[in-house]
Amino acid sequence: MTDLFSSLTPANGNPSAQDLGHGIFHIKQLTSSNECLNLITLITEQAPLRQFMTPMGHLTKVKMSNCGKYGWISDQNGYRYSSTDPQNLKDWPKLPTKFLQLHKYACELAGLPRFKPDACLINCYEIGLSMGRHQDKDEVDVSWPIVSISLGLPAVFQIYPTQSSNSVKTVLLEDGDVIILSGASRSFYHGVKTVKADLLQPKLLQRFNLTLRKSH
Ligand code: MD6
Ligand code: FE
Repeated sequence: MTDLFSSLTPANGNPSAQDLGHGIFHIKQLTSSNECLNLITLITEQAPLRQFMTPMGHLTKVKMSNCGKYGWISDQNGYRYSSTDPQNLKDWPKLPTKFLQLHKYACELAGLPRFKPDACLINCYEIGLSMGRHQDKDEVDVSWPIVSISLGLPAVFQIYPTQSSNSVKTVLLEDGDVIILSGASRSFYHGVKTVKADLLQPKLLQRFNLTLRKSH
């Protein structure tokens, strides 16, 4: 590990990026709940996790918040990025240095040019929740990679090269894992299967997902 990352303690002593093709990279255990959950608690004390109203008039099942210059929001008027939290009209909490370091480290391991994300969406899944198949396309320039960090309960992430495609790529995302969608896969549809309880860790009741993006 270089000095730059000396403040990071990968749960896996020697992390490496597995190239899954199409610009998809999986890095196992780059971090851990222990390293990140206290930061998420601080952020969500200022910008509480909430369900967003979708343009279709349904509430999202997954609870969400944001940190960074911009946050992803949804309401009757659509999906977009906002520099303020619509719930309290304040700026979103700062993107913690630790998350920026993890982003930089992940890009380096995947051999991608580094860039500074300006938005971090925080998703919180209770047991039984899933996320439907979607594309991420609300960013001004959708060619910047998305770096996604999973924490807590494991989940099965599914990636589809096209919306109707039945050639699914399935990746198990466990605590501290990172998945990157870059290149062609940046526009692939993807979703999260129903989050299940972990019988070996019955006190673990949630999964968090951080997606670091360059939205502007
Ligand atoms: C999740 N992730 O893992 C949802 N999007 O809970 C995403 O929707 C996602 O992990 C774009 C790139 C990476 C992702
Ligand atoms: Fe997504």
